[in-house]
Amino acid sequence: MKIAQVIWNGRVTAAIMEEGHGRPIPEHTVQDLIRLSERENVSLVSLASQHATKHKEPLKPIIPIFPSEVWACGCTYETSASFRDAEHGTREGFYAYVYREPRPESFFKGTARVCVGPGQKIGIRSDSKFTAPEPELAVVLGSKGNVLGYTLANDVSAWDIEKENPLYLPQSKVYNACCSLGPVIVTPDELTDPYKLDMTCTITREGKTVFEGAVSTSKLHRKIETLVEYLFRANSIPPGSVLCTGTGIIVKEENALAPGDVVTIRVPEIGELSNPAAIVQ
Ligand code: DO4
Ligand code: MG
Repeated sequence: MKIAQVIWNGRVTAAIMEEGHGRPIPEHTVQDLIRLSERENVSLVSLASQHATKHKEPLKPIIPIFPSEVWACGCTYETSASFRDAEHGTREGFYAYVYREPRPESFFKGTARVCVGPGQKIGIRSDSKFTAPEPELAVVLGSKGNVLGYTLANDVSAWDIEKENPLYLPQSKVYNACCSLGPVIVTPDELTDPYKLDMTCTITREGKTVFEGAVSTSKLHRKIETLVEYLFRANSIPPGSVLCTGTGIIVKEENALAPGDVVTIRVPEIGELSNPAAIVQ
């Protein structure tokens, strides 16, 4: 099942998406559905089917969830670890270490405050000269770390700030409009194998493609349950939080995001997440 949020009767409303149309779930956001499903111990899929209207309408997905918290993993693809080590140049293998060792890198990416949905502007910090998209598979989590569904994330990052000193990571990662999510949440009964997804990313500038990248999630070096297990150690994550699983697509400095660029991330099983970039103060 594909679950989205749409604007319906002027309100943010959860919906089941079928062939580009939506069946609204009146009086519920996706967070409401997740809380209700935990309270009543009923699966999200059954709850959505029970409460959705029978008729389909042409509805456009907005951000699929206002996440309680967003966390992100890093250096989960070899390309991300080796690029960062090459860029950084201070301590040999700083990033390779977390790629290799049992404990993964995870960091706090923010809350719904910093998240945007399809079509909304993603942020370039005014004090960054090299901001890049990080296209990632993301999971929506229940309170016990159960995967409720999969979506796409753009972990937009000011790489020059991270490169200056890794202790600046929170400033490179967390700022206004630093995270895009969408277009839908695909539940695990429909997306049965998250390790065989083909992901592409393009950046277009004034209608011309200036960057194209691709990766298969088969290159993800960790199991999602391992990332979730570490995240939940001594850390009670609220239901309806999102975990981004890391980027395998690396954008070089010559393709640093400029205002007006459009970043499009695609995974056929999930859809397309497209956002224009803009300077944020
Ligand atoms: O280590 C810095 C962040 C890495 C990251 O966000 C990624 O690999 O996706
Ligand atoms: Mg990332």
